[in-house]
Amino acid sequence: MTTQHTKLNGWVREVADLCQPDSIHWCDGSREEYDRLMKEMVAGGMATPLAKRPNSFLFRSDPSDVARVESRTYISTSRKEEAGPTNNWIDPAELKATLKGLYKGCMRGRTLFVIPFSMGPVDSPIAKIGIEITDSPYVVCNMHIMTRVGTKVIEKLGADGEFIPCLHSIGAPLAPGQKDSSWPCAPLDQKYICHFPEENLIWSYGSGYGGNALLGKKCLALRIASAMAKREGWMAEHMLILRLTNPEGKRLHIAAAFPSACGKTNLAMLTPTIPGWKCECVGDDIAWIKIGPDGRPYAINPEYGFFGVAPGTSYDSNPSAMDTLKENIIFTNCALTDDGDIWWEGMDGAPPSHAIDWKGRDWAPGASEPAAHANSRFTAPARQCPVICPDWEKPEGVPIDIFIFGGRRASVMPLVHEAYSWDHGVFMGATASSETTAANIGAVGNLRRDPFAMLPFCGYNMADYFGHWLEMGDRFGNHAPRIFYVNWFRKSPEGKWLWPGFGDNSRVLKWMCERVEGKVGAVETPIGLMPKDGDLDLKGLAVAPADLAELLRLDADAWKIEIADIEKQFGQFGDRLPARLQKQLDDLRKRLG
Ligand code: SAT
Ligand code: MN
Repeated sequence: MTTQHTKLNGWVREVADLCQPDSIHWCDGSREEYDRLMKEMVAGGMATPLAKRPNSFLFRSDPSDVARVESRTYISTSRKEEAGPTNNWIDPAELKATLKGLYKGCMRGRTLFVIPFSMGPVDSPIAKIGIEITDSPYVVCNMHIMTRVGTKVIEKLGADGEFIPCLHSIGAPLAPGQKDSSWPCAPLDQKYICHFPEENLIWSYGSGYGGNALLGKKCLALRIASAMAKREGWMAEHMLILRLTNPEGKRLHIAAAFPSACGKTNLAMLTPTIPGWKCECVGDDIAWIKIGPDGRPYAINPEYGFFGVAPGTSYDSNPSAMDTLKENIIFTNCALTDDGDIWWEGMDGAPPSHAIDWKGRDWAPGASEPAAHANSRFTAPARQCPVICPDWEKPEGVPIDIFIFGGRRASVMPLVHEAYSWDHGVFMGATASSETTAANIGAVGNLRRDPFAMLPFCGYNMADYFGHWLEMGDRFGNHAPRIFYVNWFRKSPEGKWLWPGFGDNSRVLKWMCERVEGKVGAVETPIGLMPKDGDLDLKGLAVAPADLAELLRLDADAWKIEIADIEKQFGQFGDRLPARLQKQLDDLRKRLG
């Protein structure tokens, strides 16, 4: 493939001079290209074909390279204040010098792949083009599924179209004759996931896993895009998008932000347990939202596939995901069964009596470690999802009626509450909290504030991002979506889940829709509006009245501790914190008395 794009050709030449690959391959996005790379990876021992799933492969990563690394992720702006207190920062000149040192000769013995990709349908006015350079054929195959790759993107670029350069290396050059490992990567202290939002540039080094390496996803579509969105007056959010159709045929669109590994994919593909309601998936991870000609917010899913958490996914929890996974899938760090299928904890039925675990060792039920890594993943084409929304590739997107925020909290946060106003909703998003998950390398289960589920993904000062949300609300005016906060993860003092979750979450969504349509009222509480007795549709559900009361209980003492923690969170932003959010905090304190 050739291009007349001088800037692109120049950049590829410059990177090749620095990284010194053995060869260069321009990806055309074709099936043949995918098949050839997979065949080579199977032959090299990186990939295992799965007898039970056509055109599907299992990869096992290095045990040091199993998730995003927030501690090694940088927002490099000329002034530290622009990155803000919640991002790691290194001066751009210093960071570039370090990275150039690492990139020097880093692709020796390997092929440099040039991946032209589009985030969003190629013909969408909201879409953005990226070019990822990588030395990982695993990344190329994943990008084929997760983004729209190839010739049509190069054609759209023409001779001088705009693109976001995304440079990636696994950081593992090969000496002549050296045998490759099955998952080459660099050690943790040499991994760098760098963003230069002032020049729309991404440099990633040392990791081959997920968001560290598939640079269209978190790096471009969230960190760089959030900074562009602030400059250009739109929104790049860590949100699933779904369409809900009620029994009368009325459609509402919901965009919901939850931290990684908190059930976005499950909610996006929900099978409602209430009769007559239908849910269709537009996206499961990222939403790009722009104001449409009618003044309403319209959202597109910039991705082309799902990079979903495997453990816990089952016909019970998410049948649509299971049906998506029948063929053409890349599995990473799942277990391998003796009959050539994958398996993970929480899959339907009994565990296999023997399997090979994600580290390649024999495994049997009762083993001391799980067979699949907690952050094992499937990479699946979105079009294979049986409940994919027919409009999921509509260039102009779908109009959003409801925003939801939430997280994983064993206590304090009730099942659902609604914001009194846009500003109150922004306050809810800004103060969202969640227990940490295996999607990041680090401790699991630690409670932290994760504003808008964007803590690891906001490409600029978080206080300015809060301000941007307030400003967007002003621009939406009476088209502003209603805002709700949910917690599917509340537990009893004995540690039992109080809410069944999954398909039964449709009951909570139904209440939201009825609120939007003015069909039901609400109870005013100090923290927000909550369902009136009997308004939450619980028909056919065996939740004990005491559990329901606990799910909706407002623990005033716990909320006072919450307020103190929010004060601490807000304090880190100094006078950059929007006054309107400080006012929301003061109002909440007053309401709690
Ligand atoms: O590894 S990813 O960043 O793509 C997954 C996630 O954390 O949501
Ligand atoms: Mn995510």
